[in-house]
Amino acid sequence: MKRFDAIKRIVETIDDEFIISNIGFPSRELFGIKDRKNTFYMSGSMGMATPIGLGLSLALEEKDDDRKVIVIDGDGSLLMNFGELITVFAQNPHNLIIALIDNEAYGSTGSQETYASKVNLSDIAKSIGFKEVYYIDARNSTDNLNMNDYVDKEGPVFLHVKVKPGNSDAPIIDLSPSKIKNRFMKQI
Ligand SMILES: Cc1ncc(C[n+]2csc(CCOP(=O)(O)OP(=O)(O)O)c2C)c(N)n1
Repeated sequence: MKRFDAIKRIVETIDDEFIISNIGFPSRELFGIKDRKNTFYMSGSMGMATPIGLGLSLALEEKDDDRKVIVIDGDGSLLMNFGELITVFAQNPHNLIIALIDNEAYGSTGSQETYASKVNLSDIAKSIGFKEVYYIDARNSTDNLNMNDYVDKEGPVFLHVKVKPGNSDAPIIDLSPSKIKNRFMKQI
């Protein structure tokens, strides 16, 4: 299975959680599967979806708002801003789930190989100190991916989903960045 299948499964098995999605095809695929007002399609830089998710998680915690934040991130983006995992661990947000869709590639720009084929990203999360670390091999099936198994865990949760590389025929997101931001903020 590819990134598209994993994202579809994530969307099918969640409720009204906030989603922050990674730049490029992950956001486009998510938009094509189901556009939701409580999704923030991050269209800036690699390595910024998780920091944005962390900021939102901390802000919700401060308001005693118990809604959850799911970040759909990519291996290339995580590797580009690796310090984000350490910051998340240190800040310890209880409501944050990082769903790392690992296709061992910079999928959105032509599937050039990343070093995720050489290092195990969930082992790294464990070594940082994350307590809730899960690895799902979804290369042949996404049946074992169900967000209900993770959303009620005491975060931060690091969910590592291995998929095959490849993009689907996903639409362009026909919403302006300010529209995406404003409608998302209204949900908060
Ligand atoms: C700092 C930065 N460098 C390069 C790009 C161009 N770019 C956009 S998406 C992408 C690949 C992202 O790969 P990954 O995070 O693994 O996600 P995937 O597309 O494989 O799901 C690249 C290189 C960017 N947006 N930001």
